[in-house]
Amino acid sequence: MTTSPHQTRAVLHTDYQRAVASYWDTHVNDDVNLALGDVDELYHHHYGIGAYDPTVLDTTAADHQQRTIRELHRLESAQADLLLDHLGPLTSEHRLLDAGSGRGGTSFMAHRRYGCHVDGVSISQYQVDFANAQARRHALDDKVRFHFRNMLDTGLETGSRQALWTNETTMYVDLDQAFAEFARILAVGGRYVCVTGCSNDLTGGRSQAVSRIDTHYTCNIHPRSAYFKALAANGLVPITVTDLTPLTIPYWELRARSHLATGIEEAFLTAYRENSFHYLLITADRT
Ligand code: GPP
Ligand code: MG
Repeated sequence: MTTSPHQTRAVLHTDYQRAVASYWDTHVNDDVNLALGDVDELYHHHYGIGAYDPTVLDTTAADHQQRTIRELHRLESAQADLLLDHLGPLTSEHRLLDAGSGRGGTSFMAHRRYGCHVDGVSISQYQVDFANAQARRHALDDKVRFHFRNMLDTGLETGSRQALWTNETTMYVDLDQAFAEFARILAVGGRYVCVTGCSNDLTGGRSQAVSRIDTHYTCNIHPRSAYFKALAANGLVPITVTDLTPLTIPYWELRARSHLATGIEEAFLTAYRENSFHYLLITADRT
């Protein structure tokens, strides 16, 4: 779909947002995400958790590369499954929001699990078009819809969502602005689930490895404390905090050894191992 300059101005408010949108609109031949997504047509833009099958590292096996792809994809889908476990009791009547929905993987998994209506928002028109094409392809476009909108200003009806999540997207936004919008959209008692990478307040300023990750993705990783301050300031009360760091390290180890490594693997491994960075799952209820 082509976007008019007027629509673009309504969604992208700052030079930074325009830079992020441009990154995702042009970063389209990302072999790792397309190769993994082609396994079962769930295209993710997040990382994985859990132990990998070490036999995939047998480089003498004829199907070594394909097995590695499947294994990395299995770990990424396991991460999304864990996120979805935390959305709370839902019926098919509920409406959900995927804030920063990428190519739609987590949204489709949410619909598959709960039968709910799911809306995804992204500031990348390319991603919105890709995800909507997937929805049409699987005849889900009446239930799972993607919109070219800004998660800081979604235009969605106040109190209309029973649950919403950000799967590794909050490093692109101001947390106070995002959580104010999420609190507005959620029904009272609704659930927010956040999976994120955050820097460790206890190890001082941002480490070199964290800075490398920021530069690689044009993002701005927040300190751990910033999440809890912004949640509290916006009526979102944490109910669980899970440190997924030990669970995600194997994913990065496998990815680093795979033919799909993109060059950012060592920065993640260093940051996690030196304790300057954590991979967290936070759930909070809207009061
Ligand atoms: C992965 O996207 C996630 C991000 C780019 C946000 C940054 C996340 C942090 C935890 C810091 P991707 O799947 O497009 O990345 P890649 O192409 O490297 O797999
Ligand atoms: Mg990826």
